[in-house]
Amino acid sequence: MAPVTTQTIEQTLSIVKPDAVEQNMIGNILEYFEREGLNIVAAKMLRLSLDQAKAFYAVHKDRPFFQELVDFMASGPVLVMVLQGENAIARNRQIMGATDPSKAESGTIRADFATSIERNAVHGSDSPQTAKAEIAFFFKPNEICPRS
Ligand code: IDP
Ligand code: MG
Repeated sequence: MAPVTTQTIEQTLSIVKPDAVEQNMIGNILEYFEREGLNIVAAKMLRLSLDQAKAFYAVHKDRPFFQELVDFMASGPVLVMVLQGENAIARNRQIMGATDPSKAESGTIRADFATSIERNAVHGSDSPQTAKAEIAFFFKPNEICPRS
């Protein structure tokens, strides 16, 4: 019998972080998603307040880098997006590369654009549960334009 391959269309949250926005790398970074077949189905630019940054990264509140991370994320504008595609959550993480750019595979966004483990250019949801919660953190359902 032929193997069954399951392909799930997913949505995931992506953020171009303040370091990459400041360096005018938005266009370069979005190209990585689009050339891999992830569709941008929602996008907005905003500047996070300290409280929003804290709430978004609440899962890391007990980590030693939490306050620095919050300050960094609120330090300038970010581009928040919903990406859609087959296995979008895991594929986005592959396209991003490892958190620490010195460990990121070549050709990944973080290998190419990150400057440190903190200033690492992009955020991406890490599971279906976090993707759902993170998308809802930034977008109302009618702000998302899914492709069929
Ligand atoms: P991820 O972004 O690859 O999912 P997480 O472990 O969820 O990585 O960490 C969230 C963010 O916190 C990272 O993207 C990075 O900006 C920052 N961060 C993670 N580890 C460190 C660290 O050891 N020092 C400083 N910042 C860190
Ligand atoms: Mg994470």
